Amino acid sequence: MKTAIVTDSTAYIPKDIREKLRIHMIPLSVVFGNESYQEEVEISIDDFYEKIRRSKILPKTTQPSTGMFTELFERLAKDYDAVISIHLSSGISGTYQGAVTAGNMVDSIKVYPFDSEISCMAQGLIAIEAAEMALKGEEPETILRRLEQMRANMRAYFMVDDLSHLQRGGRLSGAQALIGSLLQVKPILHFQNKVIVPFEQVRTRKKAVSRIFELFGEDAKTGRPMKAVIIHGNREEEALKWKEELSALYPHVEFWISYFGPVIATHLGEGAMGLCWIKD
Ligand code: MYR
Repeated sequence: MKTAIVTDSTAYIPKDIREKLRIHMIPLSVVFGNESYQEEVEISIDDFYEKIRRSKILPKTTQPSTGMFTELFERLAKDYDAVISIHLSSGISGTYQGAVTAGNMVDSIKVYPFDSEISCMAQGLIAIEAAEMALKGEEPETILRRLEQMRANMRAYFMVDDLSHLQRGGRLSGAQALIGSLLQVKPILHFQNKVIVPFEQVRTRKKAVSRIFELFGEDAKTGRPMKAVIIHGNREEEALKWKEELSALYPHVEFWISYFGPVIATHLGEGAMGLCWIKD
């Protein structure tokens, strides 16, 4: 059984890894007025920040069209028997639903849409594992069982510099009543039931960082080898500092650094930082 792995651009998997593991990527877009750019294809993260600084228009984001999905699935049907299509949380984007709709429209290949219930490199870790298993010839059902296990054990906490981006894009759930008070503090955010909710409120960015490190430490102190990803919104220096500090404390953990790309940065703003890991 040959299974193709598809994920969307918000996993921000570097191109060389995508090529090596044969991960097919479907892009979401950022839209400045009438101009739409597919992220990772037509606009890089550096171009995005450059454009943000020059543009008077605030960007919006859009999911891939159903047509893009059907075209990709039909193309994959020529070389594969099945597709596992892994997407950002259905609670924050219609992308997963797009894969479901397209999968039902295409007869030439069996499509298994998978809702990662997260995004960014947390979703990337899931797609990478799926691709490694697919390359070994594992059956789609076996791969999906492992992905469900990873999803259940995924931990991701993040913080933003300015909550107004999340508020404007309507991606901060259950917090409308709290917005006023949240703007005064640095909330730590996480996903619960597919949507973004405040996890805890702390006074300063420094305290938010120590609390995220503490949460990570609770799972990392077991000494079991694990992978963790530090994700930054144009704060590479800070990400490198996190890596240095955390690697000294947890030498058994393999730390990767990733970034919030254009689509996610539109909703989080510059300066966001996050840490994700799989507790298994
Ligand atoms: C769309 O237009 O369909 C895309 C909407 C994307 C919303 C992104 C909201 C922020 C997600 C933060 C993920 C952090 C993961 C560690």
